[in-house]
Amino acid sequence: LLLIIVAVVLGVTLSKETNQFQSVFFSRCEKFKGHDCQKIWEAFQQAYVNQDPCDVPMEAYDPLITAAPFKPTCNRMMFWSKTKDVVHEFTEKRDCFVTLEDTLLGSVLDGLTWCGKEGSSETFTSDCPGWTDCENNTVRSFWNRVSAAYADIACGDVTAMLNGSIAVPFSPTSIFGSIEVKGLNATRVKSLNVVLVTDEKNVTNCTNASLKDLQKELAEGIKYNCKEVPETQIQECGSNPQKPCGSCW
Ligand code: N1C
Repeated sequence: LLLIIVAVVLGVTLSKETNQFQSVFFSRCEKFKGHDCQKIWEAFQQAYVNQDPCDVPMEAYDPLITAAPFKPTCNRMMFWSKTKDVVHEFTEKRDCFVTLEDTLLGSVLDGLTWCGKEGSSETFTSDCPGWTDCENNTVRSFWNRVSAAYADIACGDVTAMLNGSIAVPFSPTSIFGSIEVKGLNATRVKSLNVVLVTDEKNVTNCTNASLKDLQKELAEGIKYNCKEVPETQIQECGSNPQKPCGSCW
């Protein structure tokens, strides 16, 4: 009898790893009022649980997007590439822009690693494939899918912070370059405004060749602007709540 009880308990109980991941998921999710986190968790899990972690296509997350759809915030949407820290340092302090990490799905999964395994109902957080180990890995497909959904609802004037301290600020293989720029819809998006974040070294400026490639990728009808802005100026505006959003750069 004891053996049977042990077997039953093992069958329905999940590992500590799964429970820890699930509790982070729920505590972050519950900060967003008016959403059914249990329903979102189930839609999330069906994408990768019991799957080969290198064989999760981005479409596997379609039901998740349906369960927690993005709402457009016209003229305030912020994209970024290779500038994660500067962007979020700014958006945390000021209410000027909305990034994917400010939305439910982006904030719940930001910084996490997860994957499943064939024949298991667990969520693993270690020994998952890395970003470049295989194309269709659990985490990469998630960011690809949510980024596509976020770009799809973009409207009005959108902003993108790119890194002016590296030789190639626009990379066609980044999520911004391969998914978001291509996903901006000219019927909704008026302009793309690049903020090229610079430091003292001035490695790149708005005449950079990679930014020409960016313009070529934009759908016909979307206007393009680029402005070089020192990182210190962005930080200053972040710490100066009196300064209107429109005069930060
Ligand atoms: O590949 P990237 O940048 O160009 O992707 C950034 C782009 C942003 O505009 C976001 O909307 O794509 C979206 N996005 C995230 O929101 C995000 N949060 C955390 C893409 N990736 C995101 N991450 C992690 O950052 C992700 O796990 C991956 O490792 C990096 C990609 O960053 P990048 O190369 O600087």
